[in-house]
Order: sequence, then structure tokens, then C-alpha cells
Amino acid sequence: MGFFERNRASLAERGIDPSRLPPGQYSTDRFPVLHVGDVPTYAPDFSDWSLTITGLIGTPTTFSWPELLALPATEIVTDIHCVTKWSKFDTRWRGVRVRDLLERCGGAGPTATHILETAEHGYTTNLPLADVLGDDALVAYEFAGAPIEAVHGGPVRLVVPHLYFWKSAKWLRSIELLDHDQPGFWERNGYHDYGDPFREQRYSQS
Ligand SMILES: Nc1nc2c(c(=O)[nH]1)N[C@H]1C(S)=C(S)[C@@H](COP(=O)(O)O)O[C@H]1N2
Ligand SMILES: [Mo]
Repeated sequence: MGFFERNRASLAERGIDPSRLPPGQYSTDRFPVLHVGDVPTYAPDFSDWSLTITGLIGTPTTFSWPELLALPATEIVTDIHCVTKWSKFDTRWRGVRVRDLLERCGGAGPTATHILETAEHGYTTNLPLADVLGDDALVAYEFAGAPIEAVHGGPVRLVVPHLYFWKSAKWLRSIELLDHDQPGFWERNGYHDYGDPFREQRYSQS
């Protein structure tokens, strides 16, 4: 039995439903760090950080760190799946639902179909708008009960757990609502446009 089969079998032994593990993935309790470029640094009070909701939205709005913290928060416990084949079960995140944030900005415009996330230093990733309107899509600022560490995207990252984790931008600075799909950094560099781990949508067809 190879590594992947052993890893999958060990889940059942631990009483974990192996069907939670998408095809081609292995489960780990570690939390690997993956990104391109440098980890940004901010003032201790994050006064040089803000989050802008822009594009096809009722009222384009920029939130400061204290303004984001003042919004009603939600906690989720969820599995995450990286395209480099690791999955981590039962990760706990706290933050503001994307849906609630958009509502706070007057709601998505009627023609909005997609979003583009932009992070510090220009990393981008795209998603259908519908994928961030569910209960599990969070603008997150806590992981496992503590502020998100800088290497994992602190102060604020997106968490969209039902898609490969490259869709969850660390150091999130803006969400733009669009009436078309606009491929982001990895999507322009060979990754799948949508990225459903259970359909193993790792790379684009072309
Ligand atoms: N800003 C930014 N966000 C990013 C990335 C990146 O390079 N830059 N990498 C993505 C990828 S490929 C993955 S797998 C996850 C990794 O998150 P982690 O380092 O917290 O495990 O962040 C995603 N978000
Ligand atoms: Mo990744």
C-alpha cells in the first residue's frame, strides 16, 4: 500500500469519514505555508491595512481594521484542500461572512456574476459570485482562536473552503464585483478556473 492509500486508510481507523478527503489528496495535521512573494508587514495597529469592496456593489466601501472587527462575526469549522495535495480537517476560522459584508455595502449589483480578490503585492484570484454567498465563505481574521499569523495571511484572508485553497487570498485588500469572469494569478498560469477539489479541478484543460 502506498502513502496515499495508507493515509486514507488511517482516517477510517481514527473514526474520520474518508469520503471527506477529495481524490488525490492526503490528510495532514500540519499547516503548510504556501505563497508567492514576500509576507507583507503592517503597523502593529494595522492602520495601514484596509479592505475595499468595489465594482458592481450598492455602495463601494472601504473598511478599516477596527471597522471590520466591529461587524457581526461568524465562526466556521471546515476542511481545507490545497492543490499541492494536502488537506487539513476541522480548521476553525472566525471573521465576517462575505455575504454579510456585501449586504453591509448595499448588496451586489444585479449584473454582478463574479468576484476578483486582490491581495497585498498584487496576488489575485477569481470566483463566481455565488461561491462566496454561502455560509462558509469568510473574510477571516482568526484561526484556531487566535489572530491569523502573518504567514497564513494575517491580518485578514479570505476563506472559501469548498474550493482549492489558492482561491482563498491571504493579505486580502479588495473584493471587486464584476459582470464577467476575470482569471487571477494562478488561473492565468495553468490552474483550473474554478478549482473544485472533489472534481479534481487542478489544472486548466488547455
Ligand atoms: N496573497 C496570496 N494569497 C494566497 C497565495 C499567495 O501566493 N498569495 N497562495 C494561495 C495558495 S496556492 C494556497 S495553497 C494558500 C495557502 O495558505 P496557507 O499558507 O495559509 O496554508 O494560500 C493561497 N492564498
Ligand atoms: Mo496552493
